[in-house]
Amino acid sequence: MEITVNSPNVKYSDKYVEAKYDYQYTKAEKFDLGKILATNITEKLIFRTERKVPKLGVMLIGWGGNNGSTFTAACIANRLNLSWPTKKGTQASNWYGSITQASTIKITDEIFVPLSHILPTVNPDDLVIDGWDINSKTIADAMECNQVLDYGLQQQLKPHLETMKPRAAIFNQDFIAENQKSRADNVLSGSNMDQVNQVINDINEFKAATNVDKVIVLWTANTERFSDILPGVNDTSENLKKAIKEGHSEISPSTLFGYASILTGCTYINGSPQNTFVPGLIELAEEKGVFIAGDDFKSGQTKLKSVLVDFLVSAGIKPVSIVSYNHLGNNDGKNLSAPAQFRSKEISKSNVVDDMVASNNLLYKPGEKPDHVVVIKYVPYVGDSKRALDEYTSEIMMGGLNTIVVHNTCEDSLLATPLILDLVILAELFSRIQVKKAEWSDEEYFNLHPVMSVLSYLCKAPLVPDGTPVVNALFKQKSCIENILRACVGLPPEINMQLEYKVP
Ligand code: NAI
Ligand code: DG6
Repeated sequence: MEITVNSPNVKYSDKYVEAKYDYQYTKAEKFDLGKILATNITEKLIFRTERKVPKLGVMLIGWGGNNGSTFTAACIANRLNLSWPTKKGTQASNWYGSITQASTIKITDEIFVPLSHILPTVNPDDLVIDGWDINSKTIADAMECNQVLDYGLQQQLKPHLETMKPRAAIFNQDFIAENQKSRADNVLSGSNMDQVNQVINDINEFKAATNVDKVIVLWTANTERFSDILPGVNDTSENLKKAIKEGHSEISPSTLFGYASILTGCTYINGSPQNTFVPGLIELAEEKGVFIAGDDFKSGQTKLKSVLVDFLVSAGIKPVSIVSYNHLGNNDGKNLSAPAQFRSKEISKSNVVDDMVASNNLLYKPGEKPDHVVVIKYVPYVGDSKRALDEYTSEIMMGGLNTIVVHNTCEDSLLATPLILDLVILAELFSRIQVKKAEWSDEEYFNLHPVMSVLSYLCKAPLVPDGTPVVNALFKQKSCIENILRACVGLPPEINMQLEYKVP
């Protein structure tokens, strides 16, 4: 099902959907005596979206991990429509938690369509998956070892996953926890440059063998420590190139994979918190016009935080203390039990309310922020079933205090896997959208910015182009995705005024 919009502003050709769009926004200036002058601007734009959906390949770094193996298993289970017995009855495969597969967009008050039906999008059943891991287990063995999926489903999936064997990966012990050492039995040797070249060969070989039109590379491997940003090393694309050639030790595996990916023209997405996207890598992506997105999947605790704090602050209630505690027992938890890797996650989880706090100068003085503490503990027995406990304390009127306590238990990888799907599907879709000013010629269409801030909804620490405000509030992030898709087919933004029911 694809929606067709009946409007003189929308044109469907075999190749494109083209939509004229008036983009309205406001500029404002502050003057003395607290005066503000707001000026409304209307920009006349034309969006053009390629209608042909490519055959898409996904290459996962960390393929044998909880997320990588669960993503692969979920794609096959959904493709084959698998179901399995549980103590509660038969369970069928689904994509709950994915906004492209399990959420809708309102067309009218009665008609809602799947978000993936506004424009032609890749069908998850058609994805071709491959990847790398420092551990040599097949994806079947990894799935079994990771203990995420029900036994009855694993048994059906095993024959499909047994032939999937991760390619040898770029490994540097200095970037992940010492406790991961024993996994590293499938690693590339040679210089940094040799390893980058091998990854480039892997991507090209995968493309040729599978006949995919496009490849997206996604890091879902261990959280690394932050890299130091060193002038002359990773601060510009030229310096990064030189540092990689010279085998500089401060270039992380995730950055090396990113470098290889960008050089092959493949979109690169970082699902972990570390600063893979050092300035030199961002500059390289911009120079080459290759899309990048990150950082760190926003799956459970942080997703809720970016709703709850937005609600509190926009309700005029002042959060003053946010304490977030987690314990989990999967390999991610084990890696995060090391201080440097925990620090990466702590940074990513801690900055997620800044935009909401800054939006209300009636509650917060300039620079004032709530106390915000993040704790993560490794408890092997609970496996992938993460426990997240949050306490939000807020000031309400007349010195009153409002304390909200949330306890969430669920399989971490079953929250993250649908995000991997959405990141891949939306990154591919947004790479087919072009835009130009109405008065420009057809030769002047340009792609959206290579740094895909439009994917912020899916990331805890959204990567945005220099000078772009970071938005963490979840519904603002979702409406950014929805309204851009609507604009591409000439639908007005969803602004919830419902004037048709209020004005006679
Ligand atoms: P995991 O520990 O189960 O899997 C990571 C995999 O990466 C392992 O198989 C490991 O052998 C492999 N690996 C490590 N270094 C590698 C390298 N240099 N190249 C290739 N493979 C390498 O972790 P999980 O649970 O799958 O999570 C993956 C990442 O996603 C972690 O950084 C985690 O913090 C992040 N994340 C997970 C979320 C979740 O809800 N599960 C949410 C947000 C982020
Ligand atoms: C412990 O916090 C492990 C982490 O990898 C998280 O599970 C992951 O980052 C998800 O975090 P959140 O806050 O999005 O649920």
